[in-house]
Amino acid sequence: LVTACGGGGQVGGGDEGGDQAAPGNKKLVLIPGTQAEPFYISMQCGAEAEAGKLGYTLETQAPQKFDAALQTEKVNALGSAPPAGLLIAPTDDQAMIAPIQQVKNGGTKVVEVDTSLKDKNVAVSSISSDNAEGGKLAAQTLAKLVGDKPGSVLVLDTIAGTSTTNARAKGFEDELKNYPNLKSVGAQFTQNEPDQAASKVTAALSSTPDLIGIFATNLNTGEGAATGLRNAGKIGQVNLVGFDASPSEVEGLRKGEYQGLIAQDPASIGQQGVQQAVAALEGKPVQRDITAGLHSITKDTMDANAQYFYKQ
Ligand code: T6T
Repeated sequence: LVTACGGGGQVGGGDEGGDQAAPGNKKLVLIPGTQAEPFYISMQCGAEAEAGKLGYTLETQAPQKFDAALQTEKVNALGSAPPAGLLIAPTDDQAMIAPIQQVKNGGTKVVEVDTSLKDKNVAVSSISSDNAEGGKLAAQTLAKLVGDKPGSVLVLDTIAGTSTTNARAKGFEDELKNYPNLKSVGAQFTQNEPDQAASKVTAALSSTPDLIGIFATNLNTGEGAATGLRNAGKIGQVNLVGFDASPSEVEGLRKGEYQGLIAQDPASIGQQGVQQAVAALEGKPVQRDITAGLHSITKDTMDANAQYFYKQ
């Protein structure tokens, strides 16, 4: 697997033994939530570019699926040659504490990128979107699209324990209370599987005839929601607001499958993650929590927001 980043970044993916013996203690490893996914690829590109600028190498070791057990294997595999710094997007806010703590105990500086652990003492820094705010922004975007029309709204979350999407769902539902014409039918977990998201939408369409909107808390839930709506011939009749801005979501927005997207800035999350890891390694001041930007994009504003679209 070769990175999509271009411009002389490190080769990532972790399968081709690209372990460039870094001089001294200048090796950083990025463990994202899953492989070959536009959000994490964009993050990786931002991280690689920054590592190069600061004189470090960055290698990506991506689990095959968004799954805490598979991510734990990647973390444990660092054991024999621990990097100076680890950037990680923990896929479970509890289950990943122990394995990451073990890497930290070996002297590696840990930085959380995107998702985070419940235990705030493991990482030296966390870089993330304000996900509760993102959920709120999604509710405001949906409310604006719907206007005064009354109706029910479905929220598609990923997995319990995913700090980001859980916060988005909560932020969305809290904000929805300010729009009395919109009633939440609750948040549903989909295990981050598009097929499950599609079935939840199919079920909601039959049990809730006044379904007027869906908030999909990430890329996979959005993809599944669009499939569910397409299968039922309901594209455009039920407003779909998604999170992220992958090439397929952007295409969906252009085609009218989505009415709104909340784009994150994954490249900046990766870039700042490297900066904080390097600061910690070089004894410079470290910022414990950093918030990256979010952007609400609709069809009429998409051309002006093209800089926020993710890489594939
Ligand atoms: O939405 C992103 C990320 O922020 C989240 O933590 C998990 O899902 C994505 O990677 C998109 O699939």
